[in-house]
Amino acid sequence: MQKVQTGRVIEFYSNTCLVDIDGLAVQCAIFGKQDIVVGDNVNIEYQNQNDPKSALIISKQERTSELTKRSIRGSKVVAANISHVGILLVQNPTTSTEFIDKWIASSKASNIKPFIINNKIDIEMPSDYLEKVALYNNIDIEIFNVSAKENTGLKDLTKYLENKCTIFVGNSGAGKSTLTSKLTGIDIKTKTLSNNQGRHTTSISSLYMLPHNIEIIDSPGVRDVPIEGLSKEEIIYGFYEIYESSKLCKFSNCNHKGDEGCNVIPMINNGEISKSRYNNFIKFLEQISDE
Ligand SMILES: Nc1nc2c(ncn2[C@@H]2O[C@H](COP(=O)(O)OP(=O)(O)O)[C@@H](O)[C@H]2O)c(=O)[nH]1
Ligand SMILES: [Mg+2]
Ligand SMILES: [Zn+2]
Repeated sequence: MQKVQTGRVIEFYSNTCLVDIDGLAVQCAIFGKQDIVVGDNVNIEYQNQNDPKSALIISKQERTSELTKRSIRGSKVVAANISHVGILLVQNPTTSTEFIDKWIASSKASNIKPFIINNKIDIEMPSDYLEKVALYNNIDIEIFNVSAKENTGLKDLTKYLENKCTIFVGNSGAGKSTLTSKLTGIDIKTKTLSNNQGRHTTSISSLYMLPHNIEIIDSPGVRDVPIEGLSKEEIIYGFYEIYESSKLCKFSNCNHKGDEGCNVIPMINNGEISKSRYNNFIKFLEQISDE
């Protein structure tokens, strides 16, 4: 075998990684102190050319994107080189628009494209829920209507996932495991149990490589995403309909909260911009300015 190879980290443990090298999963140790996460492209060296167990991660390649997770101790990168985030929108347990808007803004700021998966469409949708779905149908974001449980709409979604590396996010109970199991053909819940040598293993992230260059990252720990740390520009970029509208405000430093000549406020009043999106926009701006 070649002494130096490159691979993709598909699972990460405390000091070793499972790395996909040309379709083969190889257990690798990590050289020195390096920040390696699932999704990283790494350079591997075999210490002993005849021993596959001697693989060592020497370095990682530059990341195209980083997904960070918020915790009490601060934020931490949990996955690298993700191209898309699939945000699960469900009626039960309720997905808040704040959750969705936060993910839209933060993933765009991280060079990751967000899209929405309206899951559990097999359950009757009340009108207030349909209004929420319509809200995102009206802005420039891809939306897929599926039932992970009943296999509805999964064909279109699978087609979309080709040549992408995607992570699904949603509240506990939204259907991430069910969806990932259906798409990968691997029972995520059983997998967690059979791996379960301790409580922490349930929070292990995995990258699944499927045919047609579909990559799915399952990261059980990712629920909330930090908005703090984003700039004012990055936040408005997550609300592109507001961003577009703001170009016609009379003053470039308009606060969009009642300043003279604001173009955003009239568009909210006539219904062209959603009140819910606007409220979250203002809320996020206030959250970052509290720092
Ligand atoms: N009716 C319905 N239930 C679903 C659907 N997808 C998932 N569920 C159910 O929702 C619950 C939570 O699903 P799970 O995949 O564990 O959610 P997770 O916490 O996001 O991983 C389970 O009881 C699933 O059977 C769906 O499309 N329709
Ligand atoms: Mg789950
Ligand atoms: Zn304005």
